[in-house]
Amino acid sequence: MSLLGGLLFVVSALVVRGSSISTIEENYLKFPAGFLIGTATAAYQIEGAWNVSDKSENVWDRFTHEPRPGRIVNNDTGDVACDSYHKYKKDVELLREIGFDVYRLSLSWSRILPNGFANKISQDGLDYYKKVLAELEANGIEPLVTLYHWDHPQIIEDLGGWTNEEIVDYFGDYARVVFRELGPRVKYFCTINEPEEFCARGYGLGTKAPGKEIHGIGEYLCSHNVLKAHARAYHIYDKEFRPTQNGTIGIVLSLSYAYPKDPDDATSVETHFQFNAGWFCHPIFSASGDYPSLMKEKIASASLEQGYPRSRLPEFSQEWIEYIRGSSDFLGVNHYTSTLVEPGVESVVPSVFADRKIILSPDPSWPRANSSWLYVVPKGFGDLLRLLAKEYNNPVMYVTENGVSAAEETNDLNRIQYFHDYLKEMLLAMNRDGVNVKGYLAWSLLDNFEWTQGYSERFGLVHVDFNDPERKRTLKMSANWWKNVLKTRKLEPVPAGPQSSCCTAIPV
Ligand code: GBH
Repeated sequence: MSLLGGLLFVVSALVVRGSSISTIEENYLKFPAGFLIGTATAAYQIEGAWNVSDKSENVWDRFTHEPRPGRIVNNDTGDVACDSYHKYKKDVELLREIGFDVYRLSLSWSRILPNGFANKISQDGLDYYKKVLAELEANGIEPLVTLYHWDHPQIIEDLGGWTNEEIVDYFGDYARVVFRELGPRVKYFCTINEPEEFCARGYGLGTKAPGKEIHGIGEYLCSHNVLKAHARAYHIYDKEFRPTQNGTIGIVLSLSYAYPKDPDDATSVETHFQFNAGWFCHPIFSASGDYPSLMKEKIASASLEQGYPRSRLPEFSQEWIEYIRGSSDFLGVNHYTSTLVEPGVESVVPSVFADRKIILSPDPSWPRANSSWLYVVPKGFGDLLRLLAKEYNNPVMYVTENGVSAAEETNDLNRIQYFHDYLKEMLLAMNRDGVNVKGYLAWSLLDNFEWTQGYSERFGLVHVDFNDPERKRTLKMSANWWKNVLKTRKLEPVPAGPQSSCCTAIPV
């Protein structure tokens, strides 16, 4: 080869390599055909209309109405919230305007079954959801329906709620009514949203509804019955409805990623993973089923040290292990943030938090959002998705929630930056590393009732004016960014401009 030829060869090889790399990268940042993009809400957080028609009181109605100063910021309630019970047509119009493929909503159990039990079905309650589903269908938006997002009927709670094993039957009965009445219009069902959250905080720390402080015992009874109730709903769907309705059904978990404070401390990372993801994933998605052995051992040894005659974590019979194992067509991943971990004991003893014997903290370099717990760590999202794929044989996953709180503003460039950086990590995990994510839902369509934070934290793509009796809705800049993503079906750049409160480092 002549010198010139050699040079040309080298140059052209570089050009080819260069362009092929950038095309590969560009391809990585596209959403594959058939990928579902949507946004999510939950009944208690948006509907309002807490006592219309024959709807009965649920645990969040009770929790917010009980006069306990300090429980909820500003003593806010979900009595009116975004008034989506009356404004659902406007909500669907917003979904269509932004261009989303799917909408994840949840159903209010006490609106459908005012007695809690299946002996009485509310026609008005059913009609409301039928109207919402019809409106979605008319606008070409696919519904993803969550049966339970934290708001069970108060009467069920009076019987012990998630600590009473009877709830397995009650929840199954409720699920059957929903599948029969609404299932013909629904292809995607989620059973239960974030059990670790309402178990640990509703029955452990008592900071969320139903506000029971029975830590160390309550959260484990709750999780035990949640796993059984989830599996019951799954099997009812699978046997009685799937043959005609042909849909898919799974559980939704709140999953975070942990990095070790000391780079050599793999043990704390593994402990965090098993207590955070493994608690519910191992019984459902692992080959062997049941709680992770690490979790069983840690809780048993802490219980014995504390003088309990047996582990505070209940045991499943072999029949239940088999009944629960494999009871999900997909894993619903709610992901917001990551944490650092190190060995140590949390203050609330006994509790699921103390049993782990690790302490969580943010890295000081991580920017913080408008929620005290939400640090912006995009890389943790990719790392989490790869880890879940590796541990559970690459299950079908839907990211059922991901989003960020920011100041009350409509030029929410910081939120766009968050979505951009998190989506990039997800797309690389999928398109480069083969992780099986089939859909993504941004939290949330609307600013809404943010549980104990009331209306003080805003996660919406759409601003809601809570001082306006009409609850006026205004698209934020992030909603317009999503419009472009939905048009091009690829990751769009972040517009230039100053970013505010969220996503600038706040010292901790
Ligand atoms: C989701 O949970 C919920 O499913 C959704 O309803 C909610 O609106 C959304 O998050 C945004 O918060 O301050 O110590 O009490 C996310 C998982 C993990 C959020 C723990 C709140 C509270 C920690 N969550 N967290 S603390």
